[in-house]
Amino acid sequence: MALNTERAARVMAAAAERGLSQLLVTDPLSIYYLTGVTTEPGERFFGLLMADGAAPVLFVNELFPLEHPEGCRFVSFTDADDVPALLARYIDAERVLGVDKNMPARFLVPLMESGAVAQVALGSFAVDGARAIKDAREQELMRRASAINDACMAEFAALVREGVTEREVADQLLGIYRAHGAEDHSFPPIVSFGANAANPHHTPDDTRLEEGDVVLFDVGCRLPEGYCSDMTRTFFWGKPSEESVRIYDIVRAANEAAEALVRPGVRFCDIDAAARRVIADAGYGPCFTHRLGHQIGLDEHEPGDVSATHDEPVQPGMIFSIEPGIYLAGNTGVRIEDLVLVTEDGCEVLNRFSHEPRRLDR
Ligand SMILES: [Mn+2]
Repeated sequence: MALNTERAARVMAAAAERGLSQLLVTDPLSIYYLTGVTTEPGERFFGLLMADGAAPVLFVNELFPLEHPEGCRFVSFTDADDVPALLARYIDAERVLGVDKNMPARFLVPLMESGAVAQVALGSFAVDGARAIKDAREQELMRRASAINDACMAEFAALVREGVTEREVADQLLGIYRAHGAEDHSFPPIVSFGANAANPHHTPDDTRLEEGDVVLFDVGCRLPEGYCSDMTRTFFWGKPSEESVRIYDIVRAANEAAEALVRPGVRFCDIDAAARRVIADAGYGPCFTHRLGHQIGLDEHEPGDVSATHDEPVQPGMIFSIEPGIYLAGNTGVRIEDLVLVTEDGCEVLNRFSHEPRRLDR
């Protein structure tokens, strides 16, 4: 384990552009990104203090036996130690401290009250911006995570049988992911039958499969190295309603129109608009109730939405979802989601699982 000096330099350069010269990174995934070590600290403090001209300092409760990453100073403490007082010894009180957006208030507020820092500002944009551009190694891991998701989706579809419940299907997914080399789900899986598919965030329950239902899987896995996949496919069980078939074709066209547009320089909001236009032109605009997508990497959702309000251009190395949907409350719903990697002249769709409509009962 060692500090990734190239990534650390990118982070500090991005911070400097906005006048920040010290950052306290507390997101465990960001610490992993920078140092290769991670832990789930629970309610204990875990942080990496980065400052111009000094080796970063990793603060770890001694309950978590972590390897000392090369290139970092290492400060361990116990449950009896005063964390703000400890941090105060390393923070330059004269300079603004950039802090993570997720830094727990139980650490931040006492730190501010201790006088150890004159001023704080949000600093996570610097690490988030670096994490958004995946390097070659990360791209390879993201391809692998999505290849596993593609292979597993075929097995998930085969679990769907007459009379099965959503929960019975959902409970079997983790074992299949692990058999394919993944470590865990990247988020709680969504398995929705029939009208439940009209809720984009439905939690699998005891609903039994019925003739004519749509069957929606929104699923992803996490590799042992930490990278995530995320894909949605909607299938049919038995003869689908005309409206389910109609909205399937519209959502598929919206997905494919957006994916065809992705290349460096195109704005996130324009990609969102391309999908939204297809759905609105077909008369279902109000039934597409969420943003088109989100960035993804070590975390299942990373900052930088594919949405109407994000007008930055996409850049090579970014990976995000394209996931249009149409939701008809009490009736049916369809979503089709892929991950795309922005390349120098277009994009690589990381999911190869077909968009063709498919009945699972034959
Ligand atoms: Mn997603």
